[in-house]
Amino acid sequence: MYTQAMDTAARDGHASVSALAPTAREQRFEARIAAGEYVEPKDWMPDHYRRTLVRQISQHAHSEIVGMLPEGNWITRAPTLKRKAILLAKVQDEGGHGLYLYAAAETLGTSRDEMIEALHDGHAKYSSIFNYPTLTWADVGVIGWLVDGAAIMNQIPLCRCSYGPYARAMIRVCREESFHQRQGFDALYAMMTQGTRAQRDMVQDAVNRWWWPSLMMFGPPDGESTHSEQSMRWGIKRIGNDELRQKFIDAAVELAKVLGVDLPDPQLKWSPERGHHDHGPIDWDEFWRVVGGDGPCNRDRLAARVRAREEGAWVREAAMAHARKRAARDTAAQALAA
Ligand code: BYC
Repeated sequence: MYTQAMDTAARDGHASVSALAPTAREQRFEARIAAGEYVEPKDWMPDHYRRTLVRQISQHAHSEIVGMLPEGNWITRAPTLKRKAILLAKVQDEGGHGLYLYAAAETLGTSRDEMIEALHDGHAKYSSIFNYPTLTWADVGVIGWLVDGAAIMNQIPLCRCSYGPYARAMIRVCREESFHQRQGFDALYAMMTQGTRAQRDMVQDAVNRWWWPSLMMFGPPDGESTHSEQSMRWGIKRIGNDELRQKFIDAAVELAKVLGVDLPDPQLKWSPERGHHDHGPIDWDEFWRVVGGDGPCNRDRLAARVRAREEGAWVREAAMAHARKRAARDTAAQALAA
């Protein structure tokens, strides 16, 4: 795995950062952020910056892994072989995203075991959106269109996050999310343009159920966001929760017209003064309930992850035993050759 040691040696002819007073180090760190430089794992960083990143990146990783569950529910029941192959590939991509992100978080001095333990004992969060059930095949399309669409809107600015390993992971993740979003839209478009009345109703019903939870993915309003101000100052977040949510709404309205579905908000209308769509109130009580563990599927999602960890223990043990055997063989071969 990545080294977790902090290298404070002098670089580029500058004095060693460890020789400087903490405030001078902090000032130098802030200046690097202001100059748009990336922070790398071996660079000095304030402890709060490190903890903020571990929190956000690990929660993001958990979201990708828990996010495999609602769609995974439909792999065995996809309507055609083509859709099944696409869904399998998509769910596998989400697993890959989780792994890049755990690896990025490990560069900050935490371990995958610690992160997973924090998820399983309820300390770490994952995206609220994955606590809703996937009741019909249309839900899979709507997750691609709205959930992956919201994820892309949120994640494109993270490609410019000040922490290098996270920013680089996000570039690849965003490319794949873009494919995910289009596959969802394509599945819905097929149902809306070639489907039966019942299939079109099924799509509308799924849109009705996922629209508001998708808006909640961007987090609480800026005024209630605990971390936004500091995260924006450090270049971890580049755009606030409300602005991203608004961008998402504006884009979704146009795509809903192409699909021929209604968005379930009677107050949704274009405001020429603002140059954006106004929208109705979001139920933040529901959001906090779900984030607090009391959504429709929270208990099932966590139980599924805990079970997977327990049932996979023998695979991890076997891999470790194999690695030990291989290392012993290599050492013996080297001793023989010497
Ligand atoms: N759900 O101060 P705030 C995907 C928490 S997966 C749950 O604004 P921040 C996909 C927040 O953690 C994509 N909790 O926080 C996968 C904080 O609590 P703590 C998931 C939420 O971090 C499979 C508190 O509320 N994307 O695309 O500045 C299939 C106050 O919030 C949520 C990411 O993880 C929420 N929705 O901003 C398909 C993106 N929102 O930690 C698709 C990376 C807020 O103090 N993360 N909270 O206990 C971010 O960009 C930011 O962390 C957020 C929140 C915008 C989400």
